[in-house]
Amino acid sequence: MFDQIIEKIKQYDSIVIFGHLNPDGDCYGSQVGLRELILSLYPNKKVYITGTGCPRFFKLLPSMDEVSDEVIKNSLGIIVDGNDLGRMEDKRVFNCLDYAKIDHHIDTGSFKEGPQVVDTSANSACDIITRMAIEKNVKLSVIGATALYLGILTDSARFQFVNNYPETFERAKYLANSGAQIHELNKLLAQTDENSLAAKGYIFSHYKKTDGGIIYIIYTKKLLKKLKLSANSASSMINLLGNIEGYPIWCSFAEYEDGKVRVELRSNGPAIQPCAVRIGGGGHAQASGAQLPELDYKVIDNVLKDLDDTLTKWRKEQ
Ligand SMILES: [Mn+2]
Repeated sequence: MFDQIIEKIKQYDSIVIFGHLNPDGDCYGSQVGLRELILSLYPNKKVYITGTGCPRFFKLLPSMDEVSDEVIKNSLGIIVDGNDLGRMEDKRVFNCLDYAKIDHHIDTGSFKEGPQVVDTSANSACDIITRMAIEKNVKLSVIGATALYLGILTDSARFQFVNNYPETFERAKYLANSGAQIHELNKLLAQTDENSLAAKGYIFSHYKKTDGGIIYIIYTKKLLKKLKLSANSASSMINLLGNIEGYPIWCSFAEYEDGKVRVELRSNGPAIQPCAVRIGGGGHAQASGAQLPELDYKVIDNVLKDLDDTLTKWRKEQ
């Protein structure tokens, strides 16, 4: 499964690992973890991670590299936790010499630049990279183990969303045995601040429902200012509106400073990934995202209508 990607890695002395837009724990953990994996196999290679990463974990894990244009032009680019080059945060990804990919999102066939490992049954990209480390008998560093554990933990919402528990726990065990700093990670993940508490209070008391039973919230720039939240941090709070009895689909729309709108769709009933694809996004069957060019309430109504129809159809099939 990993031979082609390993072959590609062998060919290059300089490698840059790219993460997706709006980096999350899995994307950042994959970047750090894969670098540690490569360095333990090939200590003489230069391996860089680019993008903003997840600063809240920089106390425990490495911060991102400043990578020059020159380095990128002479490197193998490995993209993690995203479908294709266009999904990557650092747009200089298009200038790499060559490519490889490791991902767990539904494959859209849009990556054609090199070898890839895609496993949509994996709970996280970190889970796939951990499997690679186990199969290649890698002695992983504490940093690598902690980073990969971070991705498994966050993408599974702390082991709630897992397809195959025995396998996932096997990988978690390997990471724990490699010294993953699980207590420290949990502490960082559990931490909150008073401002987010206030924002949560607002969200819990102001979410809306469509006639068809879709839970949603729209964060305009004005509202985000009032809540002292960025569009990204508001979007990351999407699961606050999840698991409300009788409402299997929930979503949020958050307006960026530049006017674009981040859409997050979640479900514990029907697959909502097709709805995301219809507005130019994608992701997993029950957790998808997209971006709209502007805050257009007609477009948002159409998205909600699409979700309503999806839910109605699913309910009839139950
Ligand atoms: Mn992921």
